[in-house]
Amino acid sequence: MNSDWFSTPLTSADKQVASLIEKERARQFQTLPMIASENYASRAVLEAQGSILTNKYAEGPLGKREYSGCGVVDRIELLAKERAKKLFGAEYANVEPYSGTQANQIVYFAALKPRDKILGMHQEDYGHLTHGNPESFSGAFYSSLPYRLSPKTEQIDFDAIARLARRRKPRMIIAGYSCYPRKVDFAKFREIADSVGAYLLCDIAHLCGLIAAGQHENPVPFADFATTTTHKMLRGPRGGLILSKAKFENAIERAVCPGVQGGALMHAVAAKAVAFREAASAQFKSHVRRVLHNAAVLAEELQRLGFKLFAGGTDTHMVVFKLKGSGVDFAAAQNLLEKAGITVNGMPLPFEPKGPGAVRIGSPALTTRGMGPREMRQVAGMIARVLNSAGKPAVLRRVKREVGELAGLFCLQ
Ligand code: DSN
Repeated sequence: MNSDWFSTPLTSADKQVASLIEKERARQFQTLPMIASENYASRAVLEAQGSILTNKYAEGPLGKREYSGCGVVDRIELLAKERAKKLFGAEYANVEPYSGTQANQIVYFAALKPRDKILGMHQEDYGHLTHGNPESFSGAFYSSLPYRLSPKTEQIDFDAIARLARRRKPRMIIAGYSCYPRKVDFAKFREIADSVGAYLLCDIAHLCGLIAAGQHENPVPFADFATTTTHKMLRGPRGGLILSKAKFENAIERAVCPGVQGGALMHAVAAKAVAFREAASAQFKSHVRRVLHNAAVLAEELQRLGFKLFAGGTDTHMVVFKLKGSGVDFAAAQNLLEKAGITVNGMPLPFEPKGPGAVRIGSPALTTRGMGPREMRQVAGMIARVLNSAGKPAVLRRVKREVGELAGLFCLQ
């Protein structure tokens, strides 16, 4: 075997890919990422994910692999599982899902039969694709019974969910959202699930960092299943995690493989182990408190600048502000902000599909960069100037310059 091939660094072996990675690194640090689901993974997480563990096949559950030579990777997976269980107080953890979508798919495959009824948030109210959206496997293979937010408060309407559950008797109720800035009363979901004999799946992809840091009620001890991604506020590798009661261990392991996936991505599993260790630290807890404070400051400042907040405000890392009166719709807002160096999600509002919509932002990535309340006020001001600029190139250029200056002060390097 040619040892040059094995040991040549990427910058020499493939200049095109190396240079694109370098461009993306520059973009990530020269702009302000405010997509609520994005964050920065540490060097330790990146090293584990970029390690030689990618070479190893480890198909089948831990301890019962189909492949030999799994001694070391088994120890890594055990570490990741034990750390996840401890972090979230879970009886059982499966660290193999390739993504949050696959974590949900695995839970459905383990607990449901095709056409079983699942009750999840309506897609127009920002229900996740995997919670019964007709265009995803979850709506195609299971009978989706969507529930809606209260049109008045834009918050979860527990009475309506309880009524729907009593009438339609779902097999599983799903709580957890991609664009809901308020706390979620998971205990109330448990009561509703118990009242109709349904499983409760809590999808904590957005809230997992708050939960790990003790800043949000932890549903893991009383949910049948909880699923999450590991790359959002947890700052791990892109991937998924399932937490459940011990009694579901066998069903979940069969659903992982051969059910839904093949060999575990052991490099990602190792990186998850590193991220779980980081998330158990006192530093992470104080980081999450800063994330929450920064989101509250963003919300307050955007309101002061004239924007109305979806769901009446935020209790989390996420702020969703409405564009009514700003002269731009959600697609134009996302586009203009990107031109100015601020990445966000623009989206239509529930109950107003033809209205200008809203923008979802989050504080996690900027907080990781070290920014605090002062910078949040500055960023809210820049967002308002862009959205009120009617797309004037001079305003966009000026804000972009300010974004670059601010980004340069907080570049983690
Ligand atoms: N894509 C995730 C988010 O942005 O919230 C949800 O899957």
